Amino acid sequence: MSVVALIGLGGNLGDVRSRLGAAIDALDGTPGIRVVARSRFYRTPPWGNLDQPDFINAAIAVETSLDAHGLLDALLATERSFGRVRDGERWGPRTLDLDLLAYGDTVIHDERLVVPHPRIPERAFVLLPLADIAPGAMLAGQGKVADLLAGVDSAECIPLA
Ligand code: H73
Repeated sequence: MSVVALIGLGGNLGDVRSRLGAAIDALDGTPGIRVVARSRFYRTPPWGNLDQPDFINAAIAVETSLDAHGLLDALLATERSFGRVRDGERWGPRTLDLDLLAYGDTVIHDERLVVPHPRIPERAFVLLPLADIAPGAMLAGQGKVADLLAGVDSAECIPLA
């Protein structure tokens, strides 16, 4: 059985664009994961701690035979292999972040995983790329991606050529 999951990607240290591309290829090469859609790359102003470089953000849809926690493990392994150092600085600069935004229609609330990702509705840097690949997706408890995007200011998020 396979499920379509939505994943957000971001980073703001070093050559983020090529790292995000390589991370997408690595996920596509992971057993049980197939990338079925990818958004454009966006340059986005830092959200949270403003005193750091702009981010690059993107989103992908994958078809997966992994369960949600197995998929999270694959995302964490991919972050690690692309040099993510969790230095504990909340909302500070980062090399690669992978967020499990949605896993089919499943709602999950446990110590390791909250799905749909609870911060989607307030993050233009997530909603704008997500709207490239899944504007009609209904996020449980949040609403439709296109409607959520209409409720945030995404004017400073710029698609890259
Ligand atoms: C977040 C654990 C912690 C997890 C959650 C975290 C990374 C993955 C995004 C940013 C712009 C993990 C950006 C920013 C800031 C600095 C705010 C930005 C940008 C971190 C795991 C647990 C629970 C889930 C789930 C993944 C989950 N966990 N662009 N990024 N500003 N649920 N990024 N659904 N998916 N992990 N992520 N500004 N413009 O969202 O807080 O969370 O070990 O067990 O902080 O990209 S890390």
